[in-house]
Formats: sequence, C-alpha cells, structure tokens
Amino acid sequence: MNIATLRTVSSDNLRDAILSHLAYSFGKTPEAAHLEDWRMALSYAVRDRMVEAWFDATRRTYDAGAKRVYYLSMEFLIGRLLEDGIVNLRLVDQARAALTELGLDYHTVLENEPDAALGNGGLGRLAACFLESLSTLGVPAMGYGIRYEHGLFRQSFADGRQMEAPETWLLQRHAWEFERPETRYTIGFGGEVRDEAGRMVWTPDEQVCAEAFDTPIAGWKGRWVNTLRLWSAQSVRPFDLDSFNRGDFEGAAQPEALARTISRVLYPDDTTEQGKKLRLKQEFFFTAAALRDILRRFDSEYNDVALLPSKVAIQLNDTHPAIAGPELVRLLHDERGLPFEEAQKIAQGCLNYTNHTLLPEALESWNEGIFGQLLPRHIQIVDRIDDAHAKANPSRGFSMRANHQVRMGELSFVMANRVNGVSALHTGLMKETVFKELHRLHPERIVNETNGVTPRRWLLSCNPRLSGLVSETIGSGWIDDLESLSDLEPHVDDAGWRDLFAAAKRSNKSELAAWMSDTHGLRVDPAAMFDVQIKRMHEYKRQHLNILEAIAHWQEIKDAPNAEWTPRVKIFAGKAAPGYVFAKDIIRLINDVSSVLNADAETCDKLQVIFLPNYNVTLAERLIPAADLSEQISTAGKEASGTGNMKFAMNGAPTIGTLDGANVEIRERVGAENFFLFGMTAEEVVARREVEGHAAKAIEADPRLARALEAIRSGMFSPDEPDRYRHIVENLSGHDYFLVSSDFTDYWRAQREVDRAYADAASWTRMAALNTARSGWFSSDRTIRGYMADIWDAKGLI
Ligand code: 4GP
Repeated sequence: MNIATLRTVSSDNLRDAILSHLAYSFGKTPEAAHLEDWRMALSYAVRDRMVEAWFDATRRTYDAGAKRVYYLSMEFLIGRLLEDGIVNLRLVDQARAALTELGLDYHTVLENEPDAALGNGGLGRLAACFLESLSTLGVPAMGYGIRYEHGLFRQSFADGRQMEAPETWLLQRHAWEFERPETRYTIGFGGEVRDEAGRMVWTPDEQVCAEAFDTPIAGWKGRWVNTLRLWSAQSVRPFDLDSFNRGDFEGAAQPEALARTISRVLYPDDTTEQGKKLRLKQEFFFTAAALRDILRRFDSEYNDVALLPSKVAIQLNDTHPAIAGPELVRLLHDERGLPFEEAQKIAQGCLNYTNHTLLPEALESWNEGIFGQLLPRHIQIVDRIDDAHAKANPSRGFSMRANHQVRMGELSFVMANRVNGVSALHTGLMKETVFKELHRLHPERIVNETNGVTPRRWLLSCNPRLSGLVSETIGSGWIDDLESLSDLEPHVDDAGWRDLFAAAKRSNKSELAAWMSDTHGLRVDPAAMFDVQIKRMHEYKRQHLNILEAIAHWQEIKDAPNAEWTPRVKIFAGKAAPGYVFAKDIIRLINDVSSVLNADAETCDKLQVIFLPNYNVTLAERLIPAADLSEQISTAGKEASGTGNMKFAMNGAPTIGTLDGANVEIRERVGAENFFLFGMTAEEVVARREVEGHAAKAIEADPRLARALEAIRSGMFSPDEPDRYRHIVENLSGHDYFLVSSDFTDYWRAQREVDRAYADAASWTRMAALNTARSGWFSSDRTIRGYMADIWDAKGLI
C-alpha cells in the first residue's frame, strides 16, 4: 500500500479515508488491523464528514442570534452511533462497498461497536431520539448529561436468575467523543454559607472538576449537527506526589478515585445513605456544570441577563436536574447580584420540566438532612422560593418541603415556565393526581407533548427490508415527514403489495431466528407468531400477566394437543433494577416456565417462551422489525407513555394492550379494529382496587387463571424448590395492586382473538401494514415541533 497517496483524511472516497485513518490515527496497516481498528477507522471517516456541518451549525446559530435549547438529562440511551451516522449521512452504500473492497463484512464491523447504555429505559431513550430530531429540524440545541464509565449493568442468567456485571463500554475505544480539556468547571459540595453584609457566600468543603466530552449528533442528511456534551468528574487536586514519594501509593491516588466516583456508574444503588448522597451529587454535578456552560455561552453573546429567557430554553428531563432551579437562582442572585425575585423570575422563564412517571416511589424527594449537608445554600433558596410561593397563594397549604423531605417534583413545577406530560392520558392524570394542587394554582402551566421516536433509527436503519419497500412504494419523503406513511394506505388492499410487506416481515423473522440459534442456541420456527414484550421489568408493566397467560394457554394445548393452534413464540427481554426483588423473581419465573414449556415435545411446536438476556438498544433494533405482536399490557394509569409501543406499530406489529399511556393515541390512529384492546381503564382500575377481595373474586370466576396459578404454586416450574414462587401467587391472589388477576380474563380473550386473526394471513398482513401506514404521527420530529411551539418558543434554522 502506498500511504503517500492516502494522505487526505477528508478524501471523498470512503475507502481511502478508512485506510488513511487506519494508518495515521491508529498506526496500523490493513494486514495488522484488528476488527476494532477497522471499526474505529470507519467511524473516524464518517465522523470527519460531520465536522463541517457541525461548525456550520454553530456559526449559523451565532449569526442568527437564535434561541438555544438545552436538554438536561441524567440519561442518554444512545446505543451504537456508527450506523446512525452512516444512515443519516446517507453513506450506507458507500460504506458497504468500501468495506467489501477491503475484504470486510459491513455488519460485522458495525457490530463491533459497544452499545452505549447510558440510561435505564424509556426516559433515556427518549432523550436520544430527541437529540436526533433536534438536529434533523436544525434547532440550535445541546444535550447535557454524565459521561458514565459504566452504563446500565450487563445482564446474564444463572439458573434463570438475573446476574449483573458492570458494563464496560469505555474499555473499548470510543470513536465519537471529543475531549474538551479546556472546558472544565469546578463544582462544589458541602461546606458552609456565611452572610457577608447581606450577601450569602457559599464556601464548599469538597470540590470536583467537571470536564466536557462532546459527541456530534447528525440529523437526517447531515444538514445540521448538534452536540451531546457529557461531563466527566475529575479531581481538582493534582496528583499527590508527596504521598507517592513516601510510598503511600493508595493515598496518592485517592483524590482522583473519589472524584471520579461521581461519573463512574449510572444510577448507583440508592438504598444506602451513601448511595443516596452519591445520586444527589451526580444530579448537582452535571446540572451545575451545564448551567455554568450555558451562562458562559450566553455571556459571550449578550451582556444583559434579562435576555436569558428569550435566548435560552432549558428542558429538565424529569426531576433529576431539578436542582437547576435553585442553582440558577444562586448564580444570578448570589454571584451576579440580581435581586432574588428577579433572579427567580429569569430562571423560571428559562426552565421547563417533563414528568415521566406518576409512580409515587419514582417521584424524587430528598431527605433534608442529606440535601442541606451537600447543598447548604440551595436548601435556603428552596425555602425562600417555597415561602414566596406560599405567600403568593395564601389560601393553599402547599409546600415543597414536607416530612423532612425536599420534593423535587413540586420544586420543578414551581420553577418551570411549562410542565409537560408525555401522552394525553398521562398529562390528564398529572392534572388530576400528583400535581392537582399546583395545577389549580397555575392552570396554564401543564401542557401535553406525546412522545415520539426517530424514524431514522427505528424504521429506516433497523428495518432495511420494510423501509426499502416503503421507499419503493411512496418515495423516501417519509424519512423526515413520517405522516406521509399514510400514502401507503391504498396499497394495503393490493394483494401483491401485501405479499411484499409480508415477505419483509418473514425475512426479518428468519434473520432473528438464525441469530437466536447462533448466539443462544435456541430453535424457533419463523412461521410461528413472534409475540414480543421488551422493556424494563416492573410489576406495573405486568410481564407476569403475560407469563401467566402463557401457562394457561400451554395447559389448554395439553388438554387437546391435536386441535388447531396458532403457533406462537413469546419473546421477553428486559432488565430489573438490582434491588427490585419481585421483578427479579418474575424474570426467574419466566425462565423457569420457559424451561418446562420448551422441553415439552407435545406442545413446543405450538408455544415456546424465550427470555433473551441483556436487553439494550441493539437488541431492540433486532427484535422490533421481526415482531408480529407488541405486548403493551401495563395496568392502566401507570405507563406514562411508552415509546416501544410506537416502534412496534411503525414496524408493522399490531398491539395487544390496555388503554394506558400512548396506547390510547396509537389505537385512535391505527384504528380500533387494528389493535387488540383489553383490560380495565384507568378509572376502572381505581374503582376495582376498592372491591374487597378483587383478586380472589377474579380467580374464582376464571378456572383457567386458578389452574395456572395452581401450577406455579405447586412447584411445577420449580420442582427443586416448590415454594420458590409462592409469594408471587400470594400476591396475585391477595393484594394484587397491579390487578393482574382482575385483568387476566379479558387479556385471555384478547389473546385468542389474536390467534384467530393471525391465522388469516392476508387480513393479518393488512392490519400490520395499516399499523405502519398510520403511525406517522409518532415521529419524534412531531414531538419536538410541539416542544418548539408550546414550550421553548424556538425555531429551526434549516
Ligand atoms: C418512562 C416511562 O415509564 C415511559 O412510559 C415513557 O415512555 C418514558 O419514560 C419516556 O417518556 N420513564 C422512565 C423513568 O424511564 O425512569 O421514569
């Protein structure tokens, strides 16, 4: 190879650019290169092509004096970025050809990239979709979060039990970030506050340094590129050479290790005092660094802080960055000398808050002891805000301080210009439940922005067969105008077109089946219905309702093995929080049931249960295009929105679901006849809980349910430990807060309807295709436009 001919890194020819990076960025010849080197070289070659648009976006934003949007989130569940980049820059054919020429397989190279699991679930994945849509729409925006060294844990199973191992995505080289050693802020904790002639001065007794790492996020066609800025915690003190020279190597390394703890792990276990403190530290760490960065940028353009609300919109993704309220007030009042009321008003003009859950245990509140110790000045500011709010609304007994707790939801609400829910139902419930009092006081503040997902990743990139067919049928305008998927509608009645739609699904299923066989040694028949439930494990999401139905169905098949059954493979994937024992027990139960059912020669060609380990974005990208049926079966009133539900619909998998979260809007749009509805409504759920012995009554009324529960109770699925799941059975027959038993009978009915519908291939395909054609509204581009108009008052610059 003649290296001299390959000098230009920005070569138009992707192959040359890859070889050039291999040589000059990684010091490797093609002969010596490992797969990771190739992946890195390709990533750099793709990244180079974003840089110009990135600079351009920055320049245009400054030139236009445009309002900027800042999205503060503890989680950005971005997954892999290489394919995203290739797809959005429309380099797929080139990249494929270049790699083929170099003797490499495109998919093998892409799959070498670690999945950046810097989030737990929906809230984090939503943030990632939003970043991509913000770039697609040319909105001057920036995401701020934490550069966790360890993302969400890696899940495996031992005897069916969830095992957790650290996720080590940063052990491999990461192609996408630019370290910014010059962008560092010192963040303080603890210490004391002194009143110096009426001016409050906070002197922290602990400090860490937040250093920025930037990842470019390219929108569709690479026309606009925004930045995801993640903060890494480092010691402010230089390496302690004295200790080192004395031979105290541990002591010398300690400050660094302690400081780094803050950005080491996503969501440390917060069941301990130490864990709680660390979590609060993380929240303040990234929020304070972001605010300092935002103000620094603002100051470089304007010299009047009164302009802040017209130039800056800050979105708090849930309450995790809620400390932004008091911190911004502190920066403006304590540090810049603005009167308190004015500082508060400016802060309120910039801040907005998205609520993602109504579950009481997920609404953050901090013990005032811990809060006051770590943030002694902020607790004073919270009290002052609280007092002012109480004075302005004297007839209400409302406070953001109750039972020695600081309530972050209330704080976020009071400090926000707009507060939003993430689906119509959820927003309505926010008004009626958690924020009832505040909504009455500020009736204009709550707005709804139903979630969406980016069609670039969740259709174009993850499902090339279907997206190819869609583009052949209606052109490629749908990619950034998803509502135009409705142009597919006339084709669903064309048998020839339906065959193509069905063939795409079948090929996706065969591919998944082959992957499950190669990777997990599982044998499944791609002709069977793939019935998929993938999401975090939680009682409200009711994976146990699904497995209970599987048991009952299996028992029914065993009663009449020669009857006509619609073959099904039930596929589960999802992680349980390490401290959530009940959710972990549900995982184990599903695995135990799977062992028994899959080994049953009489039934296994009719019903199989599979639990795939280590659910992450990459696995979702594999499963969703191959799904026939989407399980969205939460107890009504509990799922704020769901976004997986949208991805499935888009990829032609009808939903079996309750009237919960965005299911309601999905059903409205795809049509009731293309959605398998079951279960109680949110209102009925509340009423049902009041019925004495509701679970026992439901079991008494449904012999199938009783028999399935009895099978679990008797130890049929855990013969070595018959009592293993007794507590689950007791829960479902007793308290049953999530109303699994009460919803079982109707779920069963809906599942049999699914069986019948699936058996009629033509009408099933029509239904699946209508789901795709009518899901255009669920693009995150639409959601972001909603935020721009209703919340941020921001404009796109392209
Ligand atoms: C999730 C909600 O549970 C889900 O319904 C919603 O679609 C998603 O946020 C995005 O809005 N909440 C979380 C969380 O992930 O950590 O509270």
